[in-house]
Amino acid sequence: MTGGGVVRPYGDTTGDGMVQVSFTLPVPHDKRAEGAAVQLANRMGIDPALLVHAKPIGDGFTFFVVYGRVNHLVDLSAVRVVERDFPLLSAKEVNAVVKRRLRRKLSVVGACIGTDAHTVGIDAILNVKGIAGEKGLEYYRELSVTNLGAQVSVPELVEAARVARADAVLVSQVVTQRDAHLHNTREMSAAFREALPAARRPLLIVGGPRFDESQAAELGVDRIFGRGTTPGEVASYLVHALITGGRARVA
Ligand code: B12
Repeated sequence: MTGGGVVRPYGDTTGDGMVQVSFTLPVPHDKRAEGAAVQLANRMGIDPALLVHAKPIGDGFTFFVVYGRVNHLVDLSAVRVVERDFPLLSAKEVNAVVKRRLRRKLSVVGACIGTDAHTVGIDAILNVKGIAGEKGLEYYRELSVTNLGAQVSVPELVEAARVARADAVLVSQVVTQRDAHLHNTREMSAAFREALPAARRPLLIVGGPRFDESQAAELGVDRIFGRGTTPGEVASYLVHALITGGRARVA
């Protein structure tokens, strides 16, 4: 890192600008395909570009890894990220706040919507077994968790949230092909807006490894959680957003 918080990638020596990228081209593997990969890398600003790996993958496709130098700089002072703006609570603290302030269980409904069958992420957040040494939300005595599992349609989710009187709806989207995660999230948030008046609408949370956490408002949800989220962060956020935060939604 240089003064002023400006950095360049590191490969062999500090600030040498070396990066590695991988991609697939829809061409059979031959010399011309390798030249095409180098040309693409050059156009991406990688110069010189060294082809370090090329492998045919199926009929008419080749996978490449290219290593080379970029001249771009990153100004760390201009980086914008969504910082955690709520305190991290232990399970005991979460239970205590819910019990004292809500005086009933906080109801959470979770699902993978659309055609998405990747349940490992939502299970990590909801199931007792949890992730990264933390127990999931089912472990919290004062939370009532309904996990609907995979491939749940938006109308099914809205109905289940209504039946469970959900305070929060937690949706997982892992597949991003053709922006499915964005379309499904917009469809889900629109359906809740249509089905329920603002005062009765649950907190809407989506999560998955390829979301941009700054897109919450644009997608019509209250919060987005990305890679490496732990159940404790989610439970703490629920307490903050629904009970203790500036804009408490539950009396
Ligand atoms: C396991 C797996 C599967 C399993 C899923 C089993 C299951 N029950 O979940 C099976 C084999 C079924 C599968 C199928 C497919 N898969 Co798959 N799969 C994976 C794999 C290897 C791991 C995903 C995983 O479990 N991660 C571990 C969990 C813990 O991490 P996570 O999901 O990111 O969750 C964390 C956070 O994101 C966050 N989080 C996630 N959701 C939520 C929700 C909320 C509310 C909150 C708060 C937080 C949160 O918290 C979690 C814990 O930290 C990934 C590749 C990879 N290495 O990631 C591919 C991957 C996701 N699969 C992929 C694909 C393409 C498919 C298929 C389409 C393949 C095919 N052609 O059939 C099918 C689709 C099936 C379907 N209908 O959805 C692609 C997706 C590419 C893309 N751009 O969309 C990936 C990235 C592989 C790849 N590199 O191509 N897959």
